[in-house]
Amino acid sequence: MFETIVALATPPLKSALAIIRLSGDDCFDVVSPMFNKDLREITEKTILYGAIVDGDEKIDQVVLLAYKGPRSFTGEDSVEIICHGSMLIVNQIISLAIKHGARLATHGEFSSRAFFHNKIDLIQAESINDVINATTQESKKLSLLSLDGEVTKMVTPIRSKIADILSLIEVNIDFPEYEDIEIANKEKVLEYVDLINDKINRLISNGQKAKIIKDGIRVAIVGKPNVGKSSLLNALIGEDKAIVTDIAGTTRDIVEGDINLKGVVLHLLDTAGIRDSKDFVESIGIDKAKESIKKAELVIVVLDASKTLDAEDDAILRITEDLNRIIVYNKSDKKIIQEVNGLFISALKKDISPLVDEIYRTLGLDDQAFKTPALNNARQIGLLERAKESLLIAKEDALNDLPIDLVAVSIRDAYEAILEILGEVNQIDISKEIFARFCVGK
Ligand SMILES: Nc1nc2c(ncn2[C@@H]2O[C@H](COP(=O)(O)OP(=O)(O)OP(=O)(O)O)[C@@H](O)[C@H]2O)c(=O)[nH]1
Ligand SMILES: [Mg+2]
Repeated sequence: MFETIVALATPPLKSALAIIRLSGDDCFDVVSPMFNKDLREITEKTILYGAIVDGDEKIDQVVLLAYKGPRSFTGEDSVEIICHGSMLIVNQIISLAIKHGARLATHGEFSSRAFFHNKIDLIQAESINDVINATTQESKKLSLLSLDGEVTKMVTPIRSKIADILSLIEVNIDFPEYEDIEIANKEKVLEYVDLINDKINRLISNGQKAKIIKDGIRVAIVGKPNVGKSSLLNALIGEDKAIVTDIAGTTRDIVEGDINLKGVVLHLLDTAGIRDSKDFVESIGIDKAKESIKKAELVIVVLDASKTLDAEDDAILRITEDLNRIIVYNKSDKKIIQEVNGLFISALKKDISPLVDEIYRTLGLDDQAFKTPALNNARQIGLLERAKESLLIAKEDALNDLPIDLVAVSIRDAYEAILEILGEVNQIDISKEIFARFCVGK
């Protein structure tokens, strides 16, 4: 029995209209006594115009949408009350619903009910939040594809391929006497594992790109003092946010700015110039700069094109060596001393397009990345990685000629990880798969 839950679906602010949502097995019983029409005989989606009442007192004139389960978002009988957007009215209606047997919904409870009633899978449930939180058109489009079940369609072939090899192994173990079944040997396992991991790798790579489209990327601008980091931040965001002076050591604290680069949000961090400093405040800033290098997913190292590199530049190049970084030569409007084949910009003249193009190129986002539905959160990508690791162990076990039932242990782990992505019970019921695939009961 699913209790009826109630919640305000629109923001708790004064507005033209507000929507209060209810869902539960006895939803129509809860709402009927507080509405001037009876919902209990409703058999299909219905829109009603009427009054919310508390006994003789009229609370508000509303439009009420009644959904007969299972043809509703949650799969249960549900009601949406569109009332006037006064918080006084909203609170009265919610209190009334509670008086008549509903309880306040917890976070995400409507979606979790939809998941429980198999209206959506876990990937779709997660994408509801993504649609709501999307900050760019591009990420919203990707999330909608996921909500439509497009991502699920990419995971299910992996799930069934793993089930194929698992069931093949089990049939071989359980029914060795059958001669007309395929042999599950080392070669077969290797063939399947490679095939499945190919698919998983593609999903991981697409997922990482989609995550960038969804969450944006943290970009730290670093370099020694006075090379033009703050000028570069200002040029990128198109406003004079960071203080620029010709005094080395101007920036002390991190200055942040966001830009939308062709649909990808870059969280830019302008940092203090890194050098050996005796100044107490400056050295705190320098520590923060080093910290932000570690946290950034991309580092822009700024060098001065009009000067020869010195030990301070070298030190910064060394600490960023193994990171995802772009090196730029700023102040290209001056006489260029640096004779290298690099990226030359002038933050002062706002001539930074070579860098912008390079950032975009580094992200590896082609047109396709914006159209390809993908698993894109840490949970999903983490589980994909787990499935991949387990399959690699299975591959190694097979190569080491371990008995096939031991090889199957890691393949089962991979299967569980994939089921977990979809939010399916962590229970392996391979037997169903076996009988669906093989004709052993002859
Ligand atoms: N000619 C020229 N001058 C520039 C350019 N970019 C920055 N400058 C100048 O260089 C000086 C330092 O610029 P900032 O942007 O403050 O440098 P910074 O790297 O943030 O310096 P700190 O905060 O002290 O680490 C200022 O006088 C800027 O006007 C450029 O592209 N060309
Ligand atoms: Mg600065």
